[in-house]
Amino acid sequence: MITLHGFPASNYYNIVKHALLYKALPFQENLIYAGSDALLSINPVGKVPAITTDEGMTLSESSVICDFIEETYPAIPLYPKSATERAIVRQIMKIAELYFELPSRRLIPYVFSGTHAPDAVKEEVRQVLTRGIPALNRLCQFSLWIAGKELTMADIYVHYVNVVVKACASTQLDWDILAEIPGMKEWNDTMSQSDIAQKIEADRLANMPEFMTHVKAQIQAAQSK
Ligand SMILES: N[C@@H](CCC(=O)N[C@@H](CS)C(=O)NCC(=O)O)C(=O)O
Repeated sequence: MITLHGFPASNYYNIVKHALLYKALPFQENLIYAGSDALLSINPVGKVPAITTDEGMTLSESSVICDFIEETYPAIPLYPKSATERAIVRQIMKIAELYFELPSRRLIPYVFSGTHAPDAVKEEVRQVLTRGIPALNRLCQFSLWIAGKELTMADIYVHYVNVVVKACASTQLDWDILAEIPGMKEWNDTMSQSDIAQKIEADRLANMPEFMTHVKAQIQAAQSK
């Protein structure tokens, strides 16, 4: 059985968890936080998610894990059959990661500490997000799903990217960024309503207090060095 390592407050973890649940694959969750030695032995960069496969191989990087899951368990597909359409799905995922998720992440420490990011940081983040918006506007179809008629891995990926993007842009940049992409908010709401997304959201909320305690302990440890 696959083991999914990480914690339910992590949006990257939830991408993989959603894909596993969608494909109805049996898996167990191993609750583990970033910064622990135990995680470093599973994923040398010390990030979540990681999985241990049925064969005992460990694998990290959410998009790589998504590809592995699809190739190993092709029933209930999450990528289209045609190479062109698959490439578009991966392009949407890559653009969402590079131009939405990663710049937004720079603001997470300020969101967690309830402080304001310096203006220079905010400006850099805004500039990268501003490049992502027209790209996603051009690629996303929302008819009904993000890449067309079938739900794909890009729907799962962008839905969980948006969790971080929304939280950071609204609190630090005073920016309703999803409104910049017509159809994105409505599609995001549709995604939130699935049984799988609701289970993942319930698990995320349940994990938040413990996760925040962990974050505070890490901040204190760093300050006392
Ligand atoms: N590129 C990685 C990013 C994973 C990532 O940043 N995970 C966060 C949790 S949401 C983490 O482990 N952060 C700990 C750290 O940066 O040390 C992926 O796609 O899996």
